[in-house]
Amino acid sequence: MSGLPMERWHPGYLDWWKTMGPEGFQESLVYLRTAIGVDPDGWATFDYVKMPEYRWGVLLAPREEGRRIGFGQHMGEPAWQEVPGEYRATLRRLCVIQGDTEPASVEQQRHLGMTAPSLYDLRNLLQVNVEEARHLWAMVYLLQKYFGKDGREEAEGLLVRRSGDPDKPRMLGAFNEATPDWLSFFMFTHFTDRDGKMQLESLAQSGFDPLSRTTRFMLTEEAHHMFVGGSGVGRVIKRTCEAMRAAGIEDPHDIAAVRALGVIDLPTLQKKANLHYSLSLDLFGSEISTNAANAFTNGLKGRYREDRLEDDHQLLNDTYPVLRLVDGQPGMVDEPALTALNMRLRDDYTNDTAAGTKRWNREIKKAGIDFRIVLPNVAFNRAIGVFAGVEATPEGEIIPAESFAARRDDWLPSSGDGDFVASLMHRETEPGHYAGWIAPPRTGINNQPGDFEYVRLQ
Ligand code: BYC
Ligand code: FE
Ligand code: FE
Repeated sequence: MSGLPMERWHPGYLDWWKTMGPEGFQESLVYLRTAIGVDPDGWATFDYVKMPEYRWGVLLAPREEGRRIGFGQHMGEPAWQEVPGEYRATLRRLCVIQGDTEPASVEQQRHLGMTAPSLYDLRNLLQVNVEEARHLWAMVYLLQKYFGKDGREEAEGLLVRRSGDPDKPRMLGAFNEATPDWLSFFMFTHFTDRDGKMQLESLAQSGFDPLSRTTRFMLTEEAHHMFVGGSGVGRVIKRTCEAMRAAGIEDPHDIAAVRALGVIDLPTLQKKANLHYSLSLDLFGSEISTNAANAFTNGLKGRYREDRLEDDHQLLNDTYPVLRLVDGQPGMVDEPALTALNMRLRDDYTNDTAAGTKRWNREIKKAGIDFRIVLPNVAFNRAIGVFAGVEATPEGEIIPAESFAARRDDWLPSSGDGDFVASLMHRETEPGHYAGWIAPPRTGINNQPGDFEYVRLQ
C-alpha cells in the first residue's frame, strides 16, 4: 500500500537529509553501526554503508507484558497502548519537541565533516548524525501512527523548521546555536546529548507505552553520542597537556605560548564548557513549572529512573529544594515537589556530568599541570528560568550587567577564541592520522586497528 503515512513522508525526509544532512559525504562508504533489531546482537551490526541507504527505521524496545503506569494519578493502571483523548495535545507536544531537536542537531553539525581531524572522528560524527535522524524518524512514526491528521501535520513541520533560521527556527534555544568547530561538537555531544539522555529517560517512564518503548531504544544509541563527546574533549585535553610538557610550558594561562604549539589552551576549553553547559541547562525549562507537574500527575513524563525510586510516586505533599533568587542572590527555597520536577531533573543532569569532568581533570593532573575544569554555577549565562533576567559570575554571584559585559570574554568563548580554534580545523584523510590538536583514541570502533579506514571517501 503506497498511501501509508511514513511512505508519504519518506521522500521529503530524504530530501531534507540530502540538503540539510552532512555536507560532502553522501556518496562515501562509512563504517556504521546499523540497528537491525532491538535484541543485544541485533543492534550492533557494523558495515560500510552509504548514508542515504542507511536503514532508518522504527525500533521499539520489547514490549513488557503487563506493564503498568508507575507514577501519578493513574499509577497501577495498565500502560496505554493508544493515546488517551484528554492527554492527546500534551503528548503530541512532547513528541514534537523531542522530534524537533533531532534534525536540529544534524543541521547544526552539517559542515563539520569537511574539517574532521581524522577518519575515526568523521565516522563518529556521521554515526551520530544518522542516529539523530533516526530519532526524528522514530518520533514521526509515533505522530503519524497515534495522532491522526494533527500528527501528520506536525511531521511535515519537523522537516520545515531549520536550526538558526530567524523565520522558522527550531523550537528550543540550544538547537538554534551554531556548532562552529569540533571542540563545540564534542562539548555539544557531551553536554547537550546528555540533556537528551535525561529527557529520554523521563519519557521512557511514560504511561503511553509506544513512547516508552521508542525512547528506551533511543537511549542505547545516546550512550555512544555522549562517549564521542566526553572522550573527544578528553583527547583534546590530553594532546594539549602532552604538548605543554614537551615544550616545558608550566603555566596553563600562558595562552600565547600554548597556542603557538598548535593546541587548544585549557582556559579556552573551560570557556567552551561554560557555554555548552549553560545552554544545556536551559533545556530543562523553568525551575517552577506547572507543565512539568501536569505531565507527571497525568502519567506522561516521569522522573529520572522513576522505576528505581522508592517513594509513593505521587509527590503530593513533598517538597524539593530549588535554587532561586533570595534577596538578589542564589539561595535554596523549598518548593512543592511536583512543580519543581524540571529542577530535579536538571539536578540529576548536573550529577550525571560530574564523572566526565572528573575524568578530564584526572588527565590534566596526570600531566602535572595546575588547572581544573570546573562547571559554572547554574545562575551563570542563563536564558530560561529564574536566572534569565540577571547576570552572574561562574561562581554564582549576581553582578550588574555592565560588570558581566566587561568580563564576558574571560568566561565565554570570544570571537578571538573562535578564530583561533577555527584556524586549527583542517581535514585529515589519511587512515590512522590525527590532526595535531587532538590525541588518537585509546581503542578503535568495534576493536578495529589504529590505521583502519573508517570512511572510504568517494
Ligand atoms: N527554549 O514550564 P516550562 C535531545 C518553553 S535533547 C525555548 O518552563 P516545560 C537531543 C516551553 O516549551 C531533549 N522554549 O517548561 C540532544 C513552554 O512553552 P509553552 C529534547 C522553552 O514545558 C542532542 C514554556 O517555555 N527533549 O534529545 O516543563 C542532540 C514554559 O515551559 C525552553 C525534550 O525536551 C527552551 N530551552 O519544559 C539531539 C523532551 N524551555 O508550552 C537531540 C520534551 C522551556 O508555554 N520536552 N520553553 O508554549 C519537554 O519535556 C519540555 O517541553 C521541556 C520544557 C523540558 C523542553
Ligand atoms: Fe537523539
Ligand atoms: Fe544524541
